[in-house]
Amino acid sequence: MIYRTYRAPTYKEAVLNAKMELGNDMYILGRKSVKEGGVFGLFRKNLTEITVAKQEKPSQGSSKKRTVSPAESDPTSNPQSAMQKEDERIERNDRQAETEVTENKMIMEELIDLKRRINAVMVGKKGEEDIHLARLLNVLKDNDFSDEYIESLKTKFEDEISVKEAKDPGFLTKRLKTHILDSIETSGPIAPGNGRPSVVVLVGPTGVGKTTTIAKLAASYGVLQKHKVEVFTIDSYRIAAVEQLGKYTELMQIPFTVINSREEFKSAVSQSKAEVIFVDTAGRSQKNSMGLAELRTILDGVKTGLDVHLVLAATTKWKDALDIMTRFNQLGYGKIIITKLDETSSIGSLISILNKDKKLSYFTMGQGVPDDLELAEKEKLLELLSFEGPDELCS
Ligand SMILES: Nc1nc2c(ncn2[C@@H]2O[C@H](COP(=O)(O)OP(=O)(O)OP(=O)(O)O)[C@@H](O)[C@H]2O)c(=O)[nH]1
Ligand SMILES: [Mg+2]
Repeated sequence: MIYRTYRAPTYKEAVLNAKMELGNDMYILGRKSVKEGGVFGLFRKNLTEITVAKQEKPSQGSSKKRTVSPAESDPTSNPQSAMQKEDERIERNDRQAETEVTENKMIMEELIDLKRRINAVMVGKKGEEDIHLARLLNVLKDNDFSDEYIESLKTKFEDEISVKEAKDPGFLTKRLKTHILDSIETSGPIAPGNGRPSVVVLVGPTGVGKTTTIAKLAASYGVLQKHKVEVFTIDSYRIAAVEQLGKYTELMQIPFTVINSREEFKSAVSQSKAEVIFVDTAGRSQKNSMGLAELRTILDGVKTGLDVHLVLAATTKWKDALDIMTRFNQLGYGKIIITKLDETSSIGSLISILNKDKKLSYFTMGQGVPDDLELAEKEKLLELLSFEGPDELCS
């Protein structure tokens, strides 16, 4: 392709100049007005400049068809009028090209404007979404949920919740509640054995309320529900602990047995005619693996019907609770009793580590025997959470 520019006082003259040099088969790519000559900007002439292109001659033997202009096809015709027609055609094309360029420019400008407006709207929504989610995460922090729990919930919500939903704080709170309920399982009440006793064993760290809860359960099943109940203790080293439970069972007129070994446990269970045997154990630090292994040896004396509950105080920090849950696993507990719910206002710590594998069985919320004992219900945990953030984030 050959490209040239031509300048002349008028457009027609510039085209004529181009044609004289390149012939008729050339294309006008553009035209513009320019100023030329003069001194210090004075007396400058207005000229029209055109840019033209011409296809270089195809090589010999090319099969490509060549467009033949009327002037070329009829050499006898008047060359002057042929040139005039060609001029008009070029001018027409030129005008059409100019209109197309203007239209394209307008469309482009409209698109850019639209994009800018969409971006502005999106940025606005994202901002709002972030604010509501950030508030919800703050609420979790205030309720003592673990950092890991908060982070995973943030990722989940960002993945699953639409921008529209995220703008609705009520929806977010509801979704959080559903998420919590879905991550917890409850076991329902202890089922008394039929023919063979259910052996309910409470294990857990020191001072969490195992003995008190045994007394509450024994009173509930033995006195209130009139089931045939017995109480054992594998806490024989501490006289005070034996006396504590001895007094409760005496008052309730429930048989009470102190267990010192695996064999004693095995034979006491096999001889029992009770529907439920409640077994108290000495509190053990989760760090005391010897103590845990020793208790396990005793419990292993009874192969079937064991229903082991881990007792956790609601006041336990989530890292400790996680450690306790992991270490006590060797005792084969399948259920969890949460005690001292009356002593905390930040249950998030425990909720952070609960899962469906270990079912919640009972809650206790005071020292009263047997009144301060409740069958575990997930909704109760939600009631204990505060969904009110600093900016009224509630459903
Ligand atoms: N506020 C409150 N106190 C409780 C609750 N349950 C038990 N307690 C109290 O917690 C303290 C320890 O209770 P225990 O039943 O002796 O605890 P434990 O787990 O048997 O303790 P060890 O045998 O030493 O491991 C006692 O003062 C109980 O009255 C509860 O739900 N709320
Ligand atoms: Mg005790």
